[in-house]
This record gives sequence, C-alpha cells and structure tokens, in this order.
Amino acid sequence: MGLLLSRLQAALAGFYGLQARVLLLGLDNAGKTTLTYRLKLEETVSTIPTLGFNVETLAPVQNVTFTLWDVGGQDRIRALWHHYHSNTDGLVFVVDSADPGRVGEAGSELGDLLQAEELQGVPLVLLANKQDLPGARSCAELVEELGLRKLRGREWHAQGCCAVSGQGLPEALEKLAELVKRYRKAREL
Ligand code: G3D
Ligand code: MG
Repeated sequence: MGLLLSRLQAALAGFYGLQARVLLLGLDNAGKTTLTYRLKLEETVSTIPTLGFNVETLAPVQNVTFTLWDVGGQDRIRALWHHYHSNTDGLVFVVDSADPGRVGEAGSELGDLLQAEELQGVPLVLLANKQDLPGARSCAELVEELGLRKLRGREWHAQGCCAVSGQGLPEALEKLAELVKRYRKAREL
C-alpha cells in the first residue's frame, strides 16, 4: 500500500509538481521567521520570537512547492524539534553569521539534528544569514567551523544570505529544489 501510494504520488508530482516538506531550523534569533516572511511576502515584517511554529507554503520553485515549517529555536522548544522530523524532504539550517559566540551551540544543535533516525539522507541547505552585518563570518568559514565537509550520506549546500533584503535566498531555494528532487527520486527507486 505504501509503495502504491508513493508511486501514485510520484505520478501526480509529474503533472502537478512536487510537494516538499522542508524543516527550517536554527537557534533563536538566527533569522528563520524573517526569512519565512521574506520568501512568502517578498517584504520584511517585524517578528516576535516564535512560540510554536509558523507553517508557510511558498510559490513553486522548479516545479517544487515547499511547505516550510519554521520550528521555534528557543531552548525549551528545541526539545520538541524531533516531533517534526518524519516525512521531511529537506532541511534548512539557519545560522546567524554575525554571532560567532553561538556558532558552537548552533553546530551542536545541527549535529544532533543530523543524527536523527528519520532525517538520515535528507538533504541540507545551510544558510549563513546576516551577511549584511559587519564582521559576519563568511559562508566558507561557517562550512569549516560546522564541519560540513565531514558529512556523509547526504547532499548539502551552503549559501550566504541576508533574510532582511532577500539577497541569496533565490539561489538557496533553487539549490534546495534540486536537492529535494534528487532525494525524492532516489527514494522512489
Ligand atoms: P528567529 O525566527 O530565527 O528566532 P527572527 O529569528 O527572524 O525573529 O530574527 C531575529 C532578529 O534578527 C530580528 O531582529 C531580525 O530582524 C534580525 N535579522 C534576521 N535576518 C537578518 C539579516 O539577514 N540581517 C540583519 N541585519 N538582521 C536580520 P529584531 O531586531 O527584530 O529582533
Ligand atoms: Mg522565529
């Protein structure tokens, strides 16, 4: 039954485009909510620290419709992340590049996330956010610090961006669409 359903889903995706579920994660203050609204509304709105989560469906990119789950990043909410893991097609992990003091903490959260059973093989896009701020770590520096090159068993891509202006986001979404398509295709085989 599961196989039949996934074949049907694949056939429908051919006609209507792929529906992808993407988890948007990162420490509090990284810029997740700003990013979600930037992508959704093409304008910047003021944010309040996310208490639960925001769910937004974006306009299709390369025929992939993303449903973004912006799961709050505050300590007590982070413990709940695992409830959102199943049926995830892509991970977007947002880092505040201008807050070097928290890169280690971000790295350990990311490490835990990538260990999760249900997320094995799920592609990852790292967003080095807040590139507009003075002293922001470059995308390449964050890739090194977070040890992404050591990742095995999943595809990943890193992109510098500014959630406020939207700089870097279209490229990140294009890449995410590409990775998600490949991942889904591989799972259908
Ligand atoms: P979160 O949802 O990950 O917790 P938010 O983070 O989206 O609420 O953003 C936290 C703060 O960072 C917000 O500032 C927001 O405007 C700011 N921010 C997000 N992305 C960027 C960016 O790319 N550049 C700059 N300069 N600031 C950014 P406030 O002041 O509202 O708390
Ligand atoms: Mg938020």
